[in-house]
Amino acid sequence: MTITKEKIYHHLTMTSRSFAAVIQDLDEELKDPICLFYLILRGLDTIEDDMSIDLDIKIPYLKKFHEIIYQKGWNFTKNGPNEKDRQLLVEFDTVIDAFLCLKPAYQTIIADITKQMGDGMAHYATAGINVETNADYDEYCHYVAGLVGLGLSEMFSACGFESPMVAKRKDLSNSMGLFLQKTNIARDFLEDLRDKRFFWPKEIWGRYADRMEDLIKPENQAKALHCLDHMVFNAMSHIKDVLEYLSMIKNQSCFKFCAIPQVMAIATLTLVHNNYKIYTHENIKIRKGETVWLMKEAVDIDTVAAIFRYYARLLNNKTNPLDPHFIDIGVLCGEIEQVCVERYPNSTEQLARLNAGVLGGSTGSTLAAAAVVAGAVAFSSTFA
Ligand code: IN0
Repeated sequence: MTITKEKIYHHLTMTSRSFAAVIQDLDEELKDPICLFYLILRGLDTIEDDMSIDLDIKIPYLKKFHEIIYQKGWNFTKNGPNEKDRQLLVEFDTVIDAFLCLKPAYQTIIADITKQMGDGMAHYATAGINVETNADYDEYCHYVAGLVGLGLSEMFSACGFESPMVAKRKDLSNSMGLFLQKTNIARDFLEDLRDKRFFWPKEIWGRYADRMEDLIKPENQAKALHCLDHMVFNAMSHIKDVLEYLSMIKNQSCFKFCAIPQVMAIATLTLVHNNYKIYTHENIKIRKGETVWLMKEAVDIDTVAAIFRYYARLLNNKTNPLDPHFIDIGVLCGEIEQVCVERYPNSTEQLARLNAGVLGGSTGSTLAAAAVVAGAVAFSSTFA
């Protein structure tokens, strides 16, 4: 490995732990392009995120970032000392060197998405992130996550691993990003509130509180849970698209790369659903053992459909019957089940195997299955 490559994979492991391994498992053709796409977006994000940088300095960088990635030797030292990925930007010249070695087709896709995302971020940085309607919420998530899906799909089709249809179905690529982003936004309520970042749309929280901050007041607990479940319901609306997108992906390494974050998201959403800890604790995460189990199982569409059915049932069982979205959530879970039985009939057999593994520890790694059971017991007792 050359010095440049060592450097970029060092940056990758520094910025993301489990996702770094998923990128490194990609086929050789896509590994570097996707690693650099990830690092470039992370760099852009690190500028956007830093509230210690004045807007008149920040906005030109967001808008120019798609040109900066072609400027040999460029780096950025204006981040505050506490910014998590500060070092990535301090050594960004190494990312640029590697980017300039990519095939021009990948460079163009990355630069194009970086431009669109930078413009979107500049817009929200200027106007303030003011998410009024559900349509505004979808638009914001499109800029920060849906565009990532569009870029990845273009790469999959450009290299010939996937059909041109994957890049054409922008609606489905967008939904892939929206499901991940909306799950994070529901989970990170408290952390974002602390940092004064308000992503929940007023069209949703306005039904349950006069001010978003009021949701954390103990006297509003019941309303807060109804609001949270409404956010979960909103995120779930993308699941059918996610399954349809994944069913188009034929290359094994692309499939795992796409499917792993999605199964982690449905597991996270199930943990978040009707969980008051979202309002009292930061860093609500699925167990390590559950992550290991999901990464091992998310290998083909039948098993992934089974995983979605597994979590849709768990999630549905966690809804409070007095919740205003009890029936809506039930209908969506039923539709997920129906789509899976219809389009991925082998998911029924896989689901039986997963259930047997979780309960009896009879399949796969007994250790991982035991951890899943421990996780399930821990969370069922929390909500009993
Ligand atoms: C991602 C996405 C991602 C992967 C695969 C296919 C995708 C298709 C459409 C959109 C996004 C897709 O996955 C990562 C996953 C990740 O980073 N997980 C974290 C876990 C965590 O809790 O943060 C980890 O450290 O393991 C993702 O979340 N995003 C992302 C960013 C760049 C790329 Cl190239 C792919 C971020 C986001 C905002 C959801 C798009």
